[in-house]
Amino acid sequence: MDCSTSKFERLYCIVLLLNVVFWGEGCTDYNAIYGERYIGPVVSMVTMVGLQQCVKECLARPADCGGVNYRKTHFLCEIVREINQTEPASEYVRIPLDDSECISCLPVEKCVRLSSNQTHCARDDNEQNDCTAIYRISPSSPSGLYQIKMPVFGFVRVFCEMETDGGGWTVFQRRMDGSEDFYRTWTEYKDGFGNLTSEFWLGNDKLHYLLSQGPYEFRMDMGDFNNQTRYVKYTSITLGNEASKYVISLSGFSGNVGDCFTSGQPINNMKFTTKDQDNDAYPENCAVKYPSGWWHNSCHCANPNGLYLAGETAVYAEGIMYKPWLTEYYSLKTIQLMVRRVV
Ligand SMILES: [Ca+2]
Repeated sequence: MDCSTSKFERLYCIVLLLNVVFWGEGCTDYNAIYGERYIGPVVSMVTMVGLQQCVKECLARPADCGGVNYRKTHFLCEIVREINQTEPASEYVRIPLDDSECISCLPVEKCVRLSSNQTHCARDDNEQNDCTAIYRISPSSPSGLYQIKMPVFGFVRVFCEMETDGGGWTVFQRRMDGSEDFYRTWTEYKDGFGNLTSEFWLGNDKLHYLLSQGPYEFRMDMGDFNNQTRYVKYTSITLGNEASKYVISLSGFSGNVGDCFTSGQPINNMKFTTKDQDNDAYPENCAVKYPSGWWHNSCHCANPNGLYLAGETAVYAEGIMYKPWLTEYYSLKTIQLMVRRVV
């Protein structure tokens, strides 16, 4: 289209360009076939809409719509019930949308196909509220820093792990080189500290509000100084607010090393303890006895926020230890804790 003509045509051009932008960002997962249209029958026509809106119109009426013909030069959307027969049509693009999995999507949502080839109904407000949402919109997104929009906090920068175990993980803790001090106060653990690209604690408040958005699963990855790795995973994690002392709940263990969070000295149902606030089940303050801040019981079988003692140590349980793997006398090289929205 020539964009240098009348006012109206220029407006159309802008609409078209916007549609191209939005389409390119959010809807590339649809299988669009250019230069063809479905013969029909066309059950409904919608005029002056973009391609993305055309798809939404279809998804909003799954009983009547198996796919759409979109005539880009006329911003014309044809809702088509039967998509068995097609014909060449140079100005059209046709998109099959007869995926029964998409029927459950609300009109305000878009149906996104994941790398696993499953479909998912994603919010379409450009306000991704965790790394899972970012991944579902763009499964090819690399691991790194992203901005998400969370309750209470608004826009927050987080590190998204997009490769491990299918991606879509929002990371809330990492140890990797001992560069950060984790022997911190209640307020510091509440607010978070460190550097998102190296060692950090996201913050108990942020973690609470992140997890308050829906059901989440939890994963912890560990590495030693011999390049061995282990992980544990829990199908459910919840975290109370500050008034509850950030009481944590975990269930549904799996992994390639023994459970440490729901058995032994479980953190399940424990409150958070720091050097200046003792909420553990031990006569002394576990966070002082084993310098850290954690959901101590009396005290722990894993200490992800312990001292960075770098490998074998004679010091009992003060390092970044994971008892079922390398006992209390080994401080891990790397550890990373993260959560992913389940549905
Ligand atoms: Ca105590």
